[in-house]
Amino acid sequence: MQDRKAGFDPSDKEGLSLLSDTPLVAETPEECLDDETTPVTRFFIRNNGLLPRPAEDAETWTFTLDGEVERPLRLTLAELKSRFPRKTFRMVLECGGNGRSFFEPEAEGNPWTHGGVGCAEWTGVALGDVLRAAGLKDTALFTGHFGADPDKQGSHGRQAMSRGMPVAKALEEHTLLVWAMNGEPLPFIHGGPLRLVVPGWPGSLSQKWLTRIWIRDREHDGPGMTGLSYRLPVRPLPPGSDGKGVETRILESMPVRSIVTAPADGSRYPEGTRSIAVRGAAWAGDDTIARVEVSLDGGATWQEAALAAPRNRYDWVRWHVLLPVPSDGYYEIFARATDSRGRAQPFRAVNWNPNGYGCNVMHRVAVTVGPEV
Ligand SMILES: Nc1nc2c(c(=O)[nH]1)N[C@H]1C(S)=C(S)[C@@H](COP(=O)(O)O)O[C@H]1N2
Ligand SMILES: [Mo]
Repeated sequence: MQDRKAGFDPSDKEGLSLLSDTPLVAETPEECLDDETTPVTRFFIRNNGLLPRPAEDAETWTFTLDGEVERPLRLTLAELKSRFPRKTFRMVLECGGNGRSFFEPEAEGNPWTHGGVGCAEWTGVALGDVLRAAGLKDTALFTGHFGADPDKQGSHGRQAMSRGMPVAKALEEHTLLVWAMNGEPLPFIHGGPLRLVVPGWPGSLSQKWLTRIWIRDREHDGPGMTGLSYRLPVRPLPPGSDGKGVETRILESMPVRSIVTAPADGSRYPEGTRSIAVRGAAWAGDDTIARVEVSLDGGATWQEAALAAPRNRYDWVRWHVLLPVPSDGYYEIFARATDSRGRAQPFRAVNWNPNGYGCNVMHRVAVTVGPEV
């Protein structure tokens, strides 16, 4: 993360791995996600276009709500803050492509490992409160999101990305218009002054530098909504197929996933160590976590981790477990989360799809006890 871009200094970030320079995309190594609340310095970045011009005055940033509403609204950030009740939730934001690099053969797109995710405290107002103030018409079916960032070619006329969701998701209490992250004004690189946060669903719905929401009488068709974008084949495909002509559905809730945040992959313990403290996080899109288990023997035996209570819906679950180690040597730690509907993570990347969404293969961390063998 070398060059300084207008409004963003890469040295504000700590330990991220760069996946792409233009557009700027960077993920967080799993061991840097060991905090309960992900600090801004460690929060991943995903841009589909170039950066917009930073706002000179956040409070006068304007947001428009139009389309299938009784009373279209045009509000400054200051008006949004004063007219609607303030909400703060700690919630996971995860890229739809998180885990993509584990697909074989390689799928199209940024090669995320498990680090296209973070869990921050987001403050703003419920989008539902604003929609109710505008009055949804009976014809209101879907949202369409617009941001100030130009596309990859630098064209301000074209959206870098413009996704949308069914009105029911927009009306959820946790779907927020956000201006603060971890108690500070929303940083420019994360969409400041104003962004959407749509928890549990692909991060691409959480439009940054938000300028407009268009309420539509049909499914939105902006960049990121059509073709194979954020869509999964209805019937499983053989790995490597081009997906041409197959029936697809929009990716909604993200699948269950866990990461080991300590120890780091490649850690070494002193000779004679007989237990290892393992910690991590787990989350499950719209669903909740039922359990997390950890194995040191490739899944032959599992040990259940202790789960900390999430603060609110869509918060991640922090977990820990003390794993007995039978002898010195080389071990691989696997973590497997199961959601409340009984769906657990697979050992191998399954459900291959051309754009590589929804890969929730188990995270594996190698450790050595004693001298290298
Ligand atoms: N305006 C705008 N919003 C956007 C994007 C974008 O390119 N432009 N990328 C989306 C994607 S794909 C993700 S995963 C999240 C990432 O948010 P972050 O960069 O704050 O981590 O922002 C979403 N919102
Ligand atoms: Mo994303």
